[in-house]
Amino acid sequence: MSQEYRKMWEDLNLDLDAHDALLGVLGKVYGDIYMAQKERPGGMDYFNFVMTEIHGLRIKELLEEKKQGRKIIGSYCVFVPEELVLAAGATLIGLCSGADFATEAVEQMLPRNTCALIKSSFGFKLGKACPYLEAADMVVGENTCDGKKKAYESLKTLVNNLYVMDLPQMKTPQGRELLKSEFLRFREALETFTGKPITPANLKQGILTVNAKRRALHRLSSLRRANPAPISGLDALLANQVFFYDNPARFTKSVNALCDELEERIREKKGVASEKTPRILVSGCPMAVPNWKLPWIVETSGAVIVGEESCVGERGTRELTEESGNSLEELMEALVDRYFRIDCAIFTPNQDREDHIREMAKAYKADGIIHYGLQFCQPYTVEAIPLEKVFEKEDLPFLRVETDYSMEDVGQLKTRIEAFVEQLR
Ligand code: BJ8
Repeated sequence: MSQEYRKMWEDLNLDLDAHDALLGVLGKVYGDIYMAQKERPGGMDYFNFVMTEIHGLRIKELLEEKKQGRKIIGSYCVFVPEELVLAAGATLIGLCSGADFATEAVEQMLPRNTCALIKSSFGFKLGKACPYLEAADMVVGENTCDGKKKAYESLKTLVNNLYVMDLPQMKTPQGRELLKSEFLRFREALETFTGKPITPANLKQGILTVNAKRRALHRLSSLRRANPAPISGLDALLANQVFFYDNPARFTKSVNALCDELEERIREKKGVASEKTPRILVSGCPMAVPNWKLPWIVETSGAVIVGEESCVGERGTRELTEESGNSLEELMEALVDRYFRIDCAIFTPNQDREDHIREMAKAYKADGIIHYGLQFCQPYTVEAIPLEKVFEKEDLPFLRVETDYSMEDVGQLKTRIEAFVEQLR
């Protein structure tokens, strides 16, 4: 890494030794998991580049934006509307939370039996290892699961400007009203914070920009319906992960370029695995960078992943925001409609999610579903049990996995997944 970056990280008050260690591990894991794959599309070179520059070039760009007066907003959830952030002349960055870090310090603030995702968000702050978090001018939390809701009370003591958004738990008219009032409150907070009024024109532009990113990912998803699969689940997951922190226009262009190449592959019947390879739909908790454990195990166990029913995947991006409105009110209503359709397991009841898993399994011709639950995540692990029963009745093989970010259970998981894949052949 160049001296310029070291100076940048120092200025962001990172713990340079801890950060060096983190980048070392990240580079090794990425090399072992990603670069070892065969038949990768050339378009993944861009994403390799993004990963090598994950704490370098992109941070430099964000700091340049800050110099120009643009605010950086960090978020932990797909309920935070990027459209509003862009309309207010700011940039939204997903704060990844995909690796264990500073665990001892974290467990002084949170119970041990907290999900790995929440612990990770604290670990990166306490260990001073995330330049995105340190570059953020405002961090937005949300009242989703109980773990996050209560953890934000403690996170408030660690970050300078934490804004917490309340969220509904039921898809009722009252639930929609709550979401709408929270989006209006967030709009006002952004306007005050950035000093830039949100107008119909800039909100419409924000909607068009974010929809374009989502459309590019829709295109990528639809190409994964092909058999043989033109791209691995690991690579598709990486594109979904990069969605959260890349420059929106560049991301859209890069995913579309990758899709052009995949179309060509499909014409040539070229794939990353043979046509007989069992096809898996992964469903459940989000997988943030650098959480590649489960897809890596699945794809080194003789299967290929063809879809992710996850917030880092189709749950997060499948819905577009209606673009036709012209007044601020119409565009705000469109935003509320769009976000109210997200079928996160914090909602009760949550029939939409079951329907969506079924729809995806059919569309991507999945032979089986692996439900990925993070240990101690109540919403997803509880929801997984009835889902398993429903899909077993429908003769769709379903494997329920509960894990965390450690590598201790890799052997055990691999044995279970290999047996599951064998059953699908
Ligand atoms: S919209 S899935 S990104 S809340 S894994 S922290 S649920 S205990 S991440 Fe999520 Fe928004 Fe929902 Fe999506 Fe809690 Fe479970 Fe941990 Fe979780």
